Amino acid sequence: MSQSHETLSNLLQETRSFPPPAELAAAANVTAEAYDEAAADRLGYWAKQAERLAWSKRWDEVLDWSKPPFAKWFVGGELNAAYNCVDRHVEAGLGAKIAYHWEGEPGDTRTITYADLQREVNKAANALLELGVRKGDRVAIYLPMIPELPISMLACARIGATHSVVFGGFSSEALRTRIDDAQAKLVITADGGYRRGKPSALKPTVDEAVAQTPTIEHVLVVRRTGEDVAENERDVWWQDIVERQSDEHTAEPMDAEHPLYILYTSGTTGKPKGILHTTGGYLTQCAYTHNAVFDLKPETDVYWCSADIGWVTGHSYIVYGPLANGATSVMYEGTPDTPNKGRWWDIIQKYKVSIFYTAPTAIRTFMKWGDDIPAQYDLSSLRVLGSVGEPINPEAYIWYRENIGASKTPVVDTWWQTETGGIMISPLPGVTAGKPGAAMRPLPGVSAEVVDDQGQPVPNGGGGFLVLTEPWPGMLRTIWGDDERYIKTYWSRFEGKYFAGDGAKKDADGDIWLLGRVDDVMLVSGHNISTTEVESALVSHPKVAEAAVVGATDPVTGQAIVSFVIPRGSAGEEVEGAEFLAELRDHVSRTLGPIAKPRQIMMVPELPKTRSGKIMRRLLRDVAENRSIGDVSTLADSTVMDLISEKLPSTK
Ligand code: 6R9
Repeated sequence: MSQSHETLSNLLQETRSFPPPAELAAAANVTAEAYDEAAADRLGYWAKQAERLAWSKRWDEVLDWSKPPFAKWFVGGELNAAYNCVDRHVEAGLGAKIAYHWEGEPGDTRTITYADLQREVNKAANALLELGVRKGDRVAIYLPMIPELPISMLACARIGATHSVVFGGFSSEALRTRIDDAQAKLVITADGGYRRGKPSALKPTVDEAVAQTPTIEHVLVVRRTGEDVAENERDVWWQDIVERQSDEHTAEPMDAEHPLYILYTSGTTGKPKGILHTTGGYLTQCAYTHNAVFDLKPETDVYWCSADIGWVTGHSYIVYGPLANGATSVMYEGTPDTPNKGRWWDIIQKYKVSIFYTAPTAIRTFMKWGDDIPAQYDLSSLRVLGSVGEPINPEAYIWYRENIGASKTPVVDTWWQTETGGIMISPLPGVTAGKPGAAMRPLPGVSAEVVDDQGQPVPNGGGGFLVLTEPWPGMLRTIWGDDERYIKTYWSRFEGKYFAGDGAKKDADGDIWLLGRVDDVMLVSGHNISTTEVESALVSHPKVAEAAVVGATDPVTGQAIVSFVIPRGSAGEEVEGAEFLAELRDHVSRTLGPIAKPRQIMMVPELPKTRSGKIMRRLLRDVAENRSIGDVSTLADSTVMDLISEKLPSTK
């Protein structure tokens, strides 16, 4: 966003709001008093949250912020993350409790109790030691969504090795650069996993990457699909080395600031950033937020987060948060449409899932597939629904609440980032009257603001930049190997404040609405317009399932709004016609005002998305401005741009 245009226009008016169900509110883990308590003594409040964990040595100081922006939390404290996620539950008599109901895509299942998990993690930890991995070493993990993935992460945590999980959909080049940047010693992978009904190989990608990485000593390979793979000298089969290990291992306490993991986030440009998370503060934030935001009752809830563990959401809300809280989770290997489009709802029915956490992109896909699919399943076990990854359009929120949540479950729209480690802004399901499309308020303990380009808080009703004004326990500690870039990227735009890179507005009540990345904001005839609001207006049309908008250079208005739209399954043929496109443009104009009327709307079969379902608008900008398409290496499906380009010549 250019510096001279200080605020985002606030166009979308949304007045619906849903108070929490009385029953949920009456028994909620967190009540409204928590906001006051945290405001009165923020560090004391976080110290109280840290008591959720078992510390081998208590901290001396909650926060050392003497060298900002380099934070140390729970200074002097010691703990082991794997012990906290596994052993202590077994010691508390919960060994027989199910940690994961794992469901493979072909329909095979594994039930893993906390006692099973302890044995498996111990064996894996012993195998890592045999392979020469030591405290402080880095281990790359490139696995499908199988139990060996959390087991590998916890085995690393147990011995103090720092893991770097690389999403299984990434190319060998992406894997190689991440291995090299972290100087990893070992890669853990599998022959492959199941996706869309067939085996999808991983090992050849690793072979290609590892051929050029000087630091890798061994490749540890899980047999999952049983397909033939090339074997190299440094390969070791998981089934050989891990299975024969002792299932006992004593977890070593780590310093609270010991590096737990690195997770690479691509950002919009440049080399991927290795976001570094450490142990005590990160685990505290995961455990606290998972308990508070989902109102988790570990004795009775069955929790399912549908994310991939290769995304931060999987790290914090499939592995560290739920396990630290002793929850029972579902973990699913494959795609939502295998063997049919009801697979997820079938899983919810089968395991009686009570808390479900997914992304707006998935919700919009289900809207496109039609209401009749979830209607065939018994989803009555659900009591809290969550959303993460992008702003949730009000219509998608309503669809989710009505069709999945029986028009009664709260929907928590959770804003956070790889960099924040855990949820930062979100409704509390027993406290907040949720508004469709709003992340609402910072959680107790979290300090956020919306500021103008001078760093001044905007008044209610205004729009600007989202910043975090105080350090928080789960914050990134730096960009791996690049302190300068850490300072420049996050702490230089506004003095003393963390710049999140997102646009946001405060409504008349002071509640926060996220408006998309500031790099995506459009400047039309001198007005800054958020992509999110125009997309939400498009999605509010009954025939639209998904929409992406970008600003394309325009001789008259500076930038003009160009939209890409996917129709709903039930929309029929007329969506192709000029008349319908005109109707849609008018619909946006009526909803947001004439300034937001798209210059052009193109009907497309798919949109380009990242692994976490975020629309890659930069690629659509290339299309809108008739350029050749830029780097597609972080797309979840690299064929999508071809699909879109094939579709377009007729509409230009
Ligand atoms: C957890 C995660 C971070 C970016 C973030 C923002 C967008 C995430 C959101 C949301 C609006 C929400 N984002 N949750 N925007 N409402 N509830 O997604 O991490 O992959 O690092 O992405 O995602 O733009 O800055 P990450």
